[in-house]
Amino acid sequence: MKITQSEFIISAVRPSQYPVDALPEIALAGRSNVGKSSLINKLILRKNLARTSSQPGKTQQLNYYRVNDMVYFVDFPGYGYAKVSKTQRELFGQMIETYIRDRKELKLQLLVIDMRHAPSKDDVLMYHWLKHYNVPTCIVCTKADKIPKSKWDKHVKVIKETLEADPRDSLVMFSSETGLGREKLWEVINGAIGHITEIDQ
Ligand SMILES: Nc1nc2c(ncn2[C@@H]2O[C@H](COP(=O)(O)OP(=O)(O)OP(=O)(O)O)[C@@H](O)[C@H]2O)c(=O)[nH]1
Ligand SMILES: [Mg+2]
Repeated sequence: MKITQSEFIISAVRPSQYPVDALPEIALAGRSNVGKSSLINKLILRKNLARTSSQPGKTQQLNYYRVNDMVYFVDFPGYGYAKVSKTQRELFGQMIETYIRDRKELKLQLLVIDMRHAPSKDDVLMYHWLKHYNVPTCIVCTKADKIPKSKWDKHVKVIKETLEADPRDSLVMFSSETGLGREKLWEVINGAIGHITEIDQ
């Protein structure tokens, strides 16, 4: 997709604030600091549209970004940040579960995992929710630039095994540093939103 326009729309804390124009949504979940916002910026070739965090765990809203008046990226707050209180954690869980259960516009969930480590308990829980609610999911193994190529397969295997990944779910290796996986991920996204076009280089 040639990116002609991308803009921040809203930080939503409740469903009544979600956009009402029925565009398809691609949501991103993952641990705090895993690289969700960086991934959005890389996909849309903007350095800093999605706010990358200097304060992990701080954002507890769904951040909506609209691209080409065609699709929204929905950046979830990162989970697993130790300093977040139990109450906040529960509120976060409710907000996310409600979104993935009820949001008709959600066409694809990107579950973003740091390729260097096995998925956390929270990652596994999130993945199981997604399976439970039948949300089309793409596992994105990011920070690929941080491990040698010779070890990629081994790390991907651990990630698949820990999640007990459904073989029908796509998996993309990604790096927001090098752009690895960008084209492939756009293909998966375009497939999910029914858009057929060349990607922007
Ligand atoms: N080397 C490398 N660093 C990355 C990559 N993706 C993100 N980072 C770095 O990881 C840190 C966290 O990235 P963010 O994009 O802010 O992570 P996030 O998942 O949005 O974090 P929260 O919003 O706190 O949940 C930043 O310092 C990024 O520069 C990657 O693919 N490779
Ligand atoms: Mg972020």
